[in-house]
Amino acid sequence: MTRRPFIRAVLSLAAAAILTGGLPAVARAAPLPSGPGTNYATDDPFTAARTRWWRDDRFGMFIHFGAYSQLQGEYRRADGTTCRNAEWIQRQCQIPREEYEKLAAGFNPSGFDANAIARTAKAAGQKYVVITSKHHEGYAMWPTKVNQWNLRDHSSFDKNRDILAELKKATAEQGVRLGFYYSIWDWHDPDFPDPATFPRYKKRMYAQLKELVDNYHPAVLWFDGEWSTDRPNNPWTERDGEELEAYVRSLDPNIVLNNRVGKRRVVDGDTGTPEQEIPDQPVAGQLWESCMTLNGSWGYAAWDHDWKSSTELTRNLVSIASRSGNYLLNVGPDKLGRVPRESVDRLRQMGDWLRAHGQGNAVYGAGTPGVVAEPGWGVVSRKGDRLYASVYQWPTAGGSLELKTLAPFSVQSARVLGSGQRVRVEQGAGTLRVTPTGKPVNPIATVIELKIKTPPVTAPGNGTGLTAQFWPNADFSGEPTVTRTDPGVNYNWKFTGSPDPAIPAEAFSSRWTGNVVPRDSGEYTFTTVSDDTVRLWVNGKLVVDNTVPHGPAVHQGKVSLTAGQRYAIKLEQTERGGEASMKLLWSSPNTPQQIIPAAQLHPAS
Ligand code: FHN
Repeated sequence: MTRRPFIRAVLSLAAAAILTGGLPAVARAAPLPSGPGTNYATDDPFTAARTRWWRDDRFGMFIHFGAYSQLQGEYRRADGTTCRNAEWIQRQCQIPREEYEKLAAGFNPSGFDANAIARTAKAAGQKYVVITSKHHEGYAMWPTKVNQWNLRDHSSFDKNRDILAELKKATAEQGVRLGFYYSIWDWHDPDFPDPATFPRYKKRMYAQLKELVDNYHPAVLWFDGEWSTDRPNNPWTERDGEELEAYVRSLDPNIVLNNRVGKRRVVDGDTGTPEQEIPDQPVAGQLWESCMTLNGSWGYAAWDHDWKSSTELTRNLVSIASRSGNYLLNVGPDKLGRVPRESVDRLRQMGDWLRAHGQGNAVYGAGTPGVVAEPGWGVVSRKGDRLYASVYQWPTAGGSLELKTLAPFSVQSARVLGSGQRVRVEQGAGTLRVTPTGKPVNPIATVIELKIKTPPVTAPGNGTGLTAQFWPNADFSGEPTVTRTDPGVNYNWKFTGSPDPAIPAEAFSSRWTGNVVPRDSGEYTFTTVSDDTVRLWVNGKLVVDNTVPHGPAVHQGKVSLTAGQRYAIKLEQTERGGEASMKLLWSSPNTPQQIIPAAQLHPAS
């Protein structure tokens, strides 16, 4: 380990010591990586064992709970006027700091029942829970030693209770994982807004994150509040994100991180975070999770009765799963810590649908079908050799459901989950017609399971990777300083890293050459995640071409390939300054999105 990471690790320990009145427990943190040769991409989130549970579980509970909950969405001013908001109420209603602190001092969520919340998540079929440990208000929901602005030291709550510890125990008993939301943007810490004092805030933030990881072992850290804004100014930068991601990974390399650890980009963290929306197709380059509210508010708002129906919510979940995404659905407990009945009821109805007739197979462990296009009458997800057609609009008697096929396969059997009715299947050129002969099983979505057979894999792959060459300049001039075999192209060098210790972090160029051998035949989508420039040739065809220096960006191109055949591949990237990254992924009708594995790559002869 070079000296720099060691020094930094000692400094972070010392910083934590100063802020916590004593050296914290021996840091489990490995040294923070940095400098030439550092690759911040620790694995491929699409296939890593680390993210397997997250990719399979598909459905989580979000909980927004903080001092703001005390107001239940409405602030009555001294002049008698009222102002409405939920978790942003302090800022949007311009509540003076001293008054807000006085309100928080009365916060007493005595009705917070971790077991009830865990049971609600279980009944909903939610496999993980992410609760706000600290929202923008800066108020910590655990007995942090970093400051007094927290539920233990600044409330009317029982001083012997720790709701995060209670929730950790209760979720574990239900077999549900627990994660924490943590807002970078902090309205309360006086050192936050000024870039000159911001480092002091960061040290406190790091110390709090170490408390959360050491004391509660979260499966997820869901960062937020990373965007540039005012009231107060938010100095957070991409470099801060680089450091924070490395720090969290040093505390616990298994934690799943969202992209708001940085600046909400495809190169930040493990998962993209579309909010209050559902992408209309699978997202390229990064895992993704849609977070949404059950009504219109994240925090509790007594006046917000705009509850979504369980039909809409369940269809959201199934549609998201059919595009290989996760659904993080929010509850906002009231000032006593109770989850609204309207939330509990809808979540249970979702769980009832998931548990009925094995319909949950259309969600858990399922993803994009690959071999058929998304229809207009519902969605299709795939789990192994099963397609799950979740039908929202059931055909009229005798009517059929049409599917456009994208690759060859045969249907071995078809059945309606929860019904013994016959299902006719007719395959045509590029089409599949499915004709049920009975009524739908339920009004939310009736699922037709198709057992399919795809052409056998004829080329399991015995490759070792691609020939990689790197130059300490941005124009491939002269002989490469480094030539080696790379098992794949999965690099996130960010600001301080580079392909090799011999290659400087600024101004370098990279080239990978060799052959790619597809496991099965079909139209492959090649996806690059690059910074600053990228060109990709497959079988002599320029598939991706963007030599205009850019920040982290996704580019795609399609090529039809035949299983077992060798296709020449060449990939070029240059770094002109700032951040750098280069990932090469692919997907096909029978290959979900992944970093192209070494087994399918052969070095240039
Ligand atoms: O400002 C927050 C908001 O209060 C809420 O926490 C959502 C949930 O993802 N995130 C931010 C808005 O993007």
